[in-house]
Amino acid sequence: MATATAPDHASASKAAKRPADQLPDATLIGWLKDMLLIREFENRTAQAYQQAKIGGFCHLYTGQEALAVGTIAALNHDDPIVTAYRDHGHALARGMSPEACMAEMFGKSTGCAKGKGGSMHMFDRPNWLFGGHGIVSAQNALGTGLAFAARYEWEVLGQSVEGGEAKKKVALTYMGDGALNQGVLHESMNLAGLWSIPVIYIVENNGYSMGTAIERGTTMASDLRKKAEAYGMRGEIIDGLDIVDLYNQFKPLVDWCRQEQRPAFVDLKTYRYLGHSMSDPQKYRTKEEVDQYKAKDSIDRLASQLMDTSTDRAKANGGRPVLTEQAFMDIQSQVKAAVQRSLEFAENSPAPDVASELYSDVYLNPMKNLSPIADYTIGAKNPLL
Ligand SMILES: Cc1ncc(C[n+]2csc(CCOP(=O)(O)OP(=O)(O)O)c2C)c(N)n1
Ligand SMILES: [Mg+2]
Repeated sequence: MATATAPDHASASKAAKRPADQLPDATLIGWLKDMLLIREFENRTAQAYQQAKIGGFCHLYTGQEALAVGTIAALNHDDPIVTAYRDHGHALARGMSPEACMAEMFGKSTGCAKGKGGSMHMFDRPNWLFGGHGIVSAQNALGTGLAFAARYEWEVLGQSVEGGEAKKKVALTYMGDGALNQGVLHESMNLAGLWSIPVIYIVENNGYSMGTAIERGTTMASDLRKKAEAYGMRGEIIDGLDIVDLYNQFKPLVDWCRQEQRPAFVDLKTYRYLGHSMSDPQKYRTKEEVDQYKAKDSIDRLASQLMDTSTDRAKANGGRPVLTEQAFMDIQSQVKAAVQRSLEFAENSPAPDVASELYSDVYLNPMKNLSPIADYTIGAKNPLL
């Protein structure tokens, strides 16, 4: 995926006031491509689920794409992130291959977690994604711990535990609005405020926790920053549907948290187009409401911004749009092909070898006699016992 590098046209850098203005055209096109990839990936995931090729719970990210892509764009590659179960978008935005992501959902051995995790448990250590987590809000304690560990390396150890230099890092912990009222978030935020832990709590505020509208389940829903204030941390409200605006507000916050090694909290407004999971009759909202959000679609919005010839960016390009119609269609074809390849890869990959995989990767240091049962239910002997 595209990352932020030096500007590629001089006039943009001269006039630059907003962080996104300083990015090269290729980075913005990369965002569009990543968002299209997620959208297509989710559409094909829904089909595969209906064909019973994917089992278990499955929650799609359709509508929320700008949030994962825009926030991850503001990070360094080695800043850790952790999220909830609606996690395919984060995995792809972080750079996981669509093949590893799709194969994971198909329960195949080539998946990112060897097919043992499924849709809710995308994990990618090389890309600093520490999971998809199914227990609402549980990831917030882990995200806080990841940030604590990074600060400890930088401040106390003076080096990374994996070798190499310690850096000032920021960890992101994403959650749905339904996670706001779980005790673990408040314990985590209290500690982060007290110990100055460089973690950003991002509420992916799509307005609903399953069928419960945020106003029905959460106090101060109209200004969640008050929750941050209670824990002595900076709080922001950001529109998550316009990726450029999102980046312009979020990047300075990340830079500040990294520099000051302080925590923050963001109410990031977004919307999911589809049901909570694959089975949701959606009686709690109207079709008109969904259509209102679709009219503000973040992918359409970025595509038309990039095709507009009257923007400063286009003017700096001598009046040429950053993206032509043909280039846009080419990107769409590339994305379709990439997702198709991931489906074929998942389909053709082998299932895990149950006897050898059932106990692997469960404990870091397995201890003899830890398991209460000596035998697997299928009859294979536990090698540890
Ligand atoms: C501790 C806990 N309680 C309940 C559930 C069941 N559950 C799964 S998803 C969900 C709704 C969460 O909504 P939200 O946090 O807004 O995330 P979204 O689905 O909107 O992304 C609930 C209650 C759970 N997984 N964990
Ligand atoms: Mg929600």
